Amino acid sequence: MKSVFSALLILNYILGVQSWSPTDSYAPGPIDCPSDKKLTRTADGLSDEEVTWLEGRKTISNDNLIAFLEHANMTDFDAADFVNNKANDTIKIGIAFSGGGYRAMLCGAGQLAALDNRTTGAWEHGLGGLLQASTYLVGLSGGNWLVGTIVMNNFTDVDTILREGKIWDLSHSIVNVGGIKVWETYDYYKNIEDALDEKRDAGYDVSITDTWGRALSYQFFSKLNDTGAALTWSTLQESEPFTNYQMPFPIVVADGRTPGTTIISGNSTIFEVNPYELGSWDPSLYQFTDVKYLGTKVKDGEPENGKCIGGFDNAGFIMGTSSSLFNQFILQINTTSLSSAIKSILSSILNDISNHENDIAVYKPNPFFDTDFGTKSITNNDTLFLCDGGEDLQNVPLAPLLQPDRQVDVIFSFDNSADTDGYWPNGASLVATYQRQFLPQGNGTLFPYVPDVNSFRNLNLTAKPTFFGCDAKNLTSLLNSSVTSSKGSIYDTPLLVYTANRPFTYWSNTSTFKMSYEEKEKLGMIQNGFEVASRLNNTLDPEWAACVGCAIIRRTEERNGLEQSQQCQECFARYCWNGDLDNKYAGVNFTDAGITNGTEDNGGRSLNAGFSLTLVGEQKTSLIKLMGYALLVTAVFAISF
Ligand SMILES: *[C@@H]1O[C@H](CO)[C@@H](O)[C@H](O)[C@H]1NC(C)=O
Ligand SMILES: *[C@@H]1O[C@H](CO)[C@@H](O)[C@H](O)[C@H]1NC(C)=O
Ligand SMILES: *[C@@H]1O[C@H](CO)[C@@H](O)[C@H](O)[C@H]1NC(C)=O
Ligand SMILES: *[C@@H]1O[C@H](CO)[C@@H](O)[C@H](O)[C@H]1NC(C)=O
Ligand SMILES: *[C@@H]1O[C@H](CO)[C@@H](O)[C@H](O)[C@H]1NC(C)=O
Ligand SMILES: *[C@@H]1O[C@H](CO)[C@@H](O)[C@H](O)[C@H]1NC(C)=O
Ligand SMILES: *[C@@H]1O[C@H](CO)[C@@H](O)[C@H](O)[C@H]1NC(C)=O
Ligand SMILES: *[C@@H]1O[C@H](CO)[C@@H](O)[C@H](O)[C@H]1NC(C)=O
Ligand SMILES: *[C@@H]1O[C@H](CO)[C@@H](O)[C@H](O)[C@H]1NC(C)=O
Ligand SMILES: *[C@@H]1O[C@H](CO)[C@@H](O)[C@H](O)[C@H]1NC(C)=O
Ligand SMILES: *[C@@H]1O[C@H](CO)[C@@H](O)[C@H](O)[C@H]1NC(C)=O
Ligand SMILES: CC(=O)N[C@H]1CO[C@H](CO)[C@@H](O)[C@@H]1O
Repeated sequence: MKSVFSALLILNYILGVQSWSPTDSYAPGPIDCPSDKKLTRTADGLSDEEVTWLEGRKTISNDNLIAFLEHANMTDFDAADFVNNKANDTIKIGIAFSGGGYRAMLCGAGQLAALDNRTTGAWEHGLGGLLQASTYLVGLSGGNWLVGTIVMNNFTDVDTILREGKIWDLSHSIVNVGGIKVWETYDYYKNIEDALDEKRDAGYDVSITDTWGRALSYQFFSKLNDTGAALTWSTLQESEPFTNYQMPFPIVVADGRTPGTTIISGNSTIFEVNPYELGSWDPSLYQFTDVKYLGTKVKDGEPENGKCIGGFDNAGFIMGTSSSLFNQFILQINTTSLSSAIKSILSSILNDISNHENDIAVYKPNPFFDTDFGTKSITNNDTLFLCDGGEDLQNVPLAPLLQPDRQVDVIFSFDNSADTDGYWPNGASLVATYQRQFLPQGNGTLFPYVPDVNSFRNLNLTAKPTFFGCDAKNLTSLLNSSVTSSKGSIYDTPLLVYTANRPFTYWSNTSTFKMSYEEKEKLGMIQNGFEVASRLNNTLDPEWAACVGCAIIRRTEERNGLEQSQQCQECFARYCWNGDLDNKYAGVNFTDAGITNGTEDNGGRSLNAGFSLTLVGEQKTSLIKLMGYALLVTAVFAISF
């Protein structure tokens, strides 16, 4: 085993791919420490790397923004003059995708496609070019499966993924990838087990999130021969579309949680993982660590004996951390009726993992061990515990975009949550984020006023895109009600464009725990997502692109004391929440035509409620076929052992 490793290491040096795992496998391994030694820093500003990177991105995003705004047919508006002369520094656009399993990933894929100029039709009848004009791209859980898949695959695009058909093969559930081809499922688990063994042999604890992360990688990194076993998150730093500033700055959101505790938005520690760092802006940590050196044993950020580790930040592991709620799937496989050989290999995987709570990802050694800032429960422990970013109810990952240091002008947020009985969003995530600013953990971030969840539905705020914080002046009162004084000005509080999942051409309210999608279901979800983001391909409002432009330029106008054009005033009258409430009862949502009416229709779809793994029809059928394959399987196993 050792000799194989060193042979691979040498090969690695020859090929010059040191940024992937140093062992060229799932196991972390030694790498050189950075020259300035300390791996942590306080969260009192952006990292130098991010600042430098933003300078480069600006040169690309500004030109793309001008092109987008010119195409948007805004009246009385000179895009080039505005962007070059009025927006002193640069207009920063953030995009955020919520969690919600594959539903969130697929709805989000369509929504992202509508903003991506590489998508066929996005320029003509979508918001094509907005992605190219953006600065930040944030994902959480299912939304992060989307963001992670796109950015880690060299910033591929949704059209290409669908055309090539390799990534996002969801025709079989992640626990039974081979379907009736049991030997494929067996190989799959065998490979996962081998990867876990490699990490364990290298001296690291392995948690259920390792299994989950490796399993996800089969769907997301299926173009790589090792399905991403050696692919690290920090690979992004050297990935061409990142160093060329072709992609926005990607950020993953997860929560901190120690076993045995519950978290709410008020006391969660929100973690972000960006291409350079992992950490939190919240007072309970207020630190970042260099993501590339995760796995290094540190004391107050200093590597012990000057030795550093790389390869711990496996891309699938980071993506699995953000969605660790779904660890349950792997655990419950044992209760399903898969073949006993598959079960036995699974049991050996599951019995060997460390016995922490199942929805928690174990980062051991703790990169923040014995540091000065933050709560002792985080910094005194040899392990850092992270969990699904949505567990604190903030299912739309806005925190990274609300940091005054980032100076985001406008956030396009896509909420594909399942808040209501019918699995539609109702703004609950925004309410949680709104309330957090008044608590110590808010730490001076500001967030616009939003109504209660009943009003969200009764006022049709989930039925079409809604703008929040349209007048920055109206946010002044927030400055005084915050427990900590804000670092930024009201103009650094982004305007929020909120777009909720809703049906146009497809019933996109599938269960969060639906684990397999047939091709036509997958395409239906994605197409509907495109239509959600584009207001049904610009047919519901031919001025939609112009109104989006009005939202983008708003903060710059306000900072410069510029009046809105007549067109923008009309747009704002259509799309801004004006402060009304209607919270007497929870109204119901969504007809076929995508409007709000009296019934919570599910379009005849049978919904798979609840958080339990039940065998879906496809698996039941394959079970019967499975038996027929028993003989063959026995033969395959005889060969494998
Ligand atoms: C702007 O107007 C032109 C001409 O009417 C039209 O071809 C184009 O599609 C419009 N752009 C958008 C984004 O609606
Ligand atoms: C532009 O930004 C710089 C640095 O942030 C500042 O010094 C300058 O006053 C700003 N100019 C305008 C016109 O706002
Ligand atoms: C909207 O545009 C997308 C992308 O071009 C296309 O796939 C879809 O069919 C269009 N929807 C309708 C209702 O025309
Ligand atoms: C988007 O693509 C069109 C052609 O399809 C091009 O004219 C336009 O400049 C592109 N816009 C951006 C922002 O890249
Ligand atoms: C990204 O592109 C580089 C260079 O072409 C290639 O080596 C690498 O395998 C690609 N990564 C993925 C995830 O496809
Ligand atoms: C992946 O495997 C295929 C087939 O075995 C091989 O042709 C290809 O060169 C491999 N790619 C890499 C990057 O190793
Ligand atoms: C967070 O708050 C909830 C509700 O008040 C409480 O039950 C929980 O123990 C708190 N968690 C932590 C980690 O403080
Ligand atoms: C799975 O089931 C087997 C036998 O039924 C049992 O021995 C094993 O402990 C179970 N594993 C888990 C993780 O529940
Ligand atoms: C670390 O946290 C875990 C879970 O709360 C706890 O069981 C363990 O005792 C802690 N270790 C230390 C050294 O505090
Ligand atoms: C919400 O939409 C429905 C259907 O279009 C409409 O009847 C109702 O008046 C709208 N409610 C509000 C408050 O705009
Ligand atoms: C902002 O405040 C003004 C004056 O109180 C009010 O007329 C306006 O409707 C408010 N705007 C929003 C978006 O709430
Ligand atoms: C703006 C603000 O209140 N920032 C605070 C965030 O938390 C850290 C750590 O507690 C403080 O040092 C900052 O002043």
